[in-house]
Amino acid sequence: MPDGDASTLTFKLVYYGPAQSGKTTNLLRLHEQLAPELKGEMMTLETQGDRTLFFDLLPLGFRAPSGLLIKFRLFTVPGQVAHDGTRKAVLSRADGIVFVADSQRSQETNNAEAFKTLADNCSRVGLDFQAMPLVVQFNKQDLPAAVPPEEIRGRFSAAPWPLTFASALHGNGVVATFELLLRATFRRYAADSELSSRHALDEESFVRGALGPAAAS
Ligand SMILES: Nc1nc2c(ncn2[C@@H]2O[C@H](COP(=O)(O)OP(=O)(O)O)[C@@H](O)[C@H]2O)c(=O)[nH]1
Ligand SMILES: [Mg+2]
Repeated sequence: MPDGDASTLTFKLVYYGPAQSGKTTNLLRLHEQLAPELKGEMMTLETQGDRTLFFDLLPLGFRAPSGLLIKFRLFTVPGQVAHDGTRKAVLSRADGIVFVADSQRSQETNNAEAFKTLADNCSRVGLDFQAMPLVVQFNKQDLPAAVPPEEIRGRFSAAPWPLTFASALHGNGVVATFELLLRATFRRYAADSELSSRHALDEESFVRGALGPAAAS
């Protein structure tokens, strides 16, 4: 459940995946492409070359017609196996998740292992994985070694989650992925958080508020 009081509701959204799949790049591109009322600076903790050891944070937000401030805190987790503690801490109390997979054929095992740690870590921190708003993004579609979307769709046809395809490095598919997560998040929490009944927000105005006018992709 999103954190909230009478004036503010905060959604914690987490980009999860194997090391180097493009989670930080997703947040950097969102920061460039989105224009909601409130957009904070992206905070990135990077050490040891381009590997994120802790996490990135991008704060976004807008005001609902009722005056309620809707905030989003987008986090990335470190993919490296050694950082399972940080992953659990970042995942704790998440309201929605994007799993960023690396589309290259050579990364299939890494993707599968990371996805398994996601399910395991959700239950360890007390999250209901089955009920979690979750979008699966296959990133790095620009690379020649990427498995093509048709093949990925075929393989995951039984999976209940929306699949998206992206080249985050080039800014493609990043906003579309976030939009899918926003829609899943709205559907999951709208009733419990009285978003429509008390705050005059429907799914479209929720998405528009979070993306801002410039991101009509
Ligand atoms: N070719 C290509 N490279 C990407 C893409 N997205 C990210 N990268 C590169 O992959 C590396 C890891 O990206 P990063 O966002 O730091 O991954 P993270 O470990 O998941 O946060 C960097 O060198 C990025 O520039 C993409 O869509 N295509
Ligand atoms: Mg990173």
